[in-house]
Amino acid sequence: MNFSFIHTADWQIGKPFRNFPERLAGRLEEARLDAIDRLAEAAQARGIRHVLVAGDIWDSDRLSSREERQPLVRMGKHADVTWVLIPGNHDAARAGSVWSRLANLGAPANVVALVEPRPAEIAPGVVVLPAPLISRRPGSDPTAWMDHAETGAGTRRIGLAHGSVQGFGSDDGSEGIIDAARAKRAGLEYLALGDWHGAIRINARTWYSGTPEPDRFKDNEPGEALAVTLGPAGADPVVERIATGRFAWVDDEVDVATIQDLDRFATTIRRRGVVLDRIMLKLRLKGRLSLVDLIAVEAWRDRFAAELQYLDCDTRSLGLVAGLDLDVFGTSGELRTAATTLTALASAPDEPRAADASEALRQLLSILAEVRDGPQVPDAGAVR
Ligand SMILES: [Mn+2]
Repeated sequence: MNFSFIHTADWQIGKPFRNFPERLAGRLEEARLDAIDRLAEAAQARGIRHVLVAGDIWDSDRLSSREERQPLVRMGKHADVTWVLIPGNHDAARAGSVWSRLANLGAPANVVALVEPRPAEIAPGVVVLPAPLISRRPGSDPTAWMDHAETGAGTRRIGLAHGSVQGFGSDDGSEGIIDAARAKRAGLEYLALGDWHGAIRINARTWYSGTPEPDRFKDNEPGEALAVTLGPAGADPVVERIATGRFAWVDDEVDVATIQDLDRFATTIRRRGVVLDRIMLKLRLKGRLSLVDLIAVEAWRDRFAAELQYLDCDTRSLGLVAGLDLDVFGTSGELRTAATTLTALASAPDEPRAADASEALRQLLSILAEVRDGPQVPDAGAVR
């Protein structure tokens, strides 16, 4: 008989998002909690009764009681689903950790915390072999014990672990310790991994699910969960990728020659099929522009920022094309002299101060534009 479950990890409830405005940080935190509802919905839609969470349920061991309880309350809401949890490096099961207080925190009956490395039957004939972390940096492969774990004949064995696989990156840059061949070695039909925040297949029976709700600008396909079906004995599992993320975090760089390049870029963002106010965009602009276009960049940025959930637009690598018409700064006087000097610096090849000069010029221009109540440079108004 087939057995299906949802594989997820890296919720990191309570992650503070300190680098963002407070209101946005609140939304991002809320989205991570709501991901629990979306995981339950994904399970219910497929008739699945079990969700395996491969570690890092909580972000740290210094959370408020509310933050500790919130995911428990959410999981409890979905009583038809059994949630099977292990501690990861962020929420390692150290003395006094959240794991030792689950009963006091009111953990619901449908939450199963596996804090000891021993087989746990989660359904008739289906056993989870957990590799709970008891410290932030385990010194040895926490899945090693699975090779010798005794389970009854014909039992389906599913590994649940957290950490980096040998030869594959981790979220903190440390050396991988989990044997990539563990599933084969230990007779696991599937090894559900957490720690890498994106969904990735290591081999037919070993996957990272990634985080269900993206939490950083990293292009590693976050925002998913996996629906895994174990089929006939000897067959590889069938893994379905399910989109669960609310916010899409996009990190991009654009070479800008004219302002139209930015409009084209905005069009590609609009065509991603994600509502604009669910997009978090980190953008770097590069290139040399005319004076008119350089001013227009600022207006473009402000308009686009209002449509997106978040825009971090780095313009430090934007410069001016050589041979500008500097009459916007007047035909003589101190402003004109400063602009002339800055322009020369900004457009000189191999000038180490070129970027600073461009930025200074850009700021000078935007101040000028503000003083004049909007850019009065010829054609600037026509640039949309
Ligand atoms: Mn981790």
